[in-house]
Amino acid sequence: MLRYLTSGESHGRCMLTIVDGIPAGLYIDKSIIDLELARRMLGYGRGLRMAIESDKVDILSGLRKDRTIGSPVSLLVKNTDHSIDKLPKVYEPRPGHADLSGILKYNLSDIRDVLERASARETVSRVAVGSLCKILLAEFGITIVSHVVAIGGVVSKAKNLTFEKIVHFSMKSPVMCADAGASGLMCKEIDKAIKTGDTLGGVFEILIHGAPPGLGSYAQWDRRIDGSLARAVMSIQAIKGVSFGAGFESAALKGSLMHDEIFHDQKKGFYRKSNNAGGIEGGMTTGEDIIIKAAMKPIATLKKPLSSVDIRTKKPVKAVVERSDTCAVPAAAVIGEAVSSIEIANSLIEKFGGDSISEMRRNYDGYLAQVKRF
Ligand code: EPS
Repeated sequence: MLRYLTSGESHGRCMLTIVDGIPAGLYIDKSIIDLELARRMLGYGRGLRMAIESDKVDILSGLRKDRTIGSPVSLLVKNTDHSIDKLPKVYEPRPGHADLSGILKYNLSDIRDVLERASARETVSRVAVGSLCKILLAEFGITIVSHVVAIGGVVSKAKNLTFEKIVHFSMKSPVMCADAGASGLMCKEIDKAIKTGDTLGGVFEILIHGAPPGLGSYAQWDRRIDGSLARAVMSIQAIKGVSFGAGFESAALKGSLMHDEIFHDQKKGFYRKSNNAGGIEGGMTTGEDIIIKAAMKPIATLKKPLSSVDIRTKKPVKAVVERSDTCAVPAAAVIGEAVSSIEIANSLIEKFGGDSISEMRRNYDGYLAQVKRF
């Protein structure tokens, strides 16, 4: 079983993570983790903090000569902006943020104690773990990409793109959108929001290619892989909706149009010509691409703040204005890839025995042969 715990405040010393359950014998190229951390920092509409940080991982334990040995792996990313003890107290909660519920829950008097941990800075840790898992998944030919499909009401027209095209086109876009026209309009919307002191949300899509059929299970509710993927993606800060394949649109489709008919070919085995299921049926992977969409709300820190109440006087005030991002949808897409990688890696370890890569490989190859022979 793969587990991890993250620790660290946004302006504290560091983000620290311990990952337990990575199989022994996996070669870890640290530059792959650093590359993913760098991708998370990008995107048009991010605030000044990203110009201060240059996130790089330090692997403190769990490796010998760059190989995992079955021990827990600890990952450290330092915060350049380590200013937590100098920052002012906060008394004006932001609507949409953890501020108000956080002080009520923990009986705190300074909202900074809440916002420092509630901050999306925490996702540095999740991307670091997700990168380790991506390295593991690559061993089994499983790859994960993402792209932005909407920002501030501007929707990408790019449809049914191959993996290669998504990567190719979205890499050229400052907002990770594969439709160049929409990408330009999204940037314009972000410029407008910056001018008016507002913020923007959007939608991103994650595609997972190469997962074998049968990850997850229908046998128990908490083993359904769509459930664990949805939880992982929904737990990213500011995510308000997650769907698979045709998602909410499937509610309006007739069964005859929704379900992906089954075909068989000597070479390919069982396959489908459509993928409305988003690669998951009965809580298990089908072997088709897994397609996840997530909706991110606009960031809760507004330069033109909303009405709030001072937690000391209970008098009306404007919410606190902190340095923040205007739009972080591209970063959220990278984080979505990371948390999805963790869930797929966990189910792979569960199914194929996760003590060592060689054990997993043996079981994986045997299972694929069994599916092929079926
Ligand atoms: C965040 C506010 C901003 C973002 C931060 C999330 O930080 P700061 O208050 O330091 O300007 O930059 O995101 C990150 C630091 C990051 O690494 O993604 C918030 O309030 O959630």
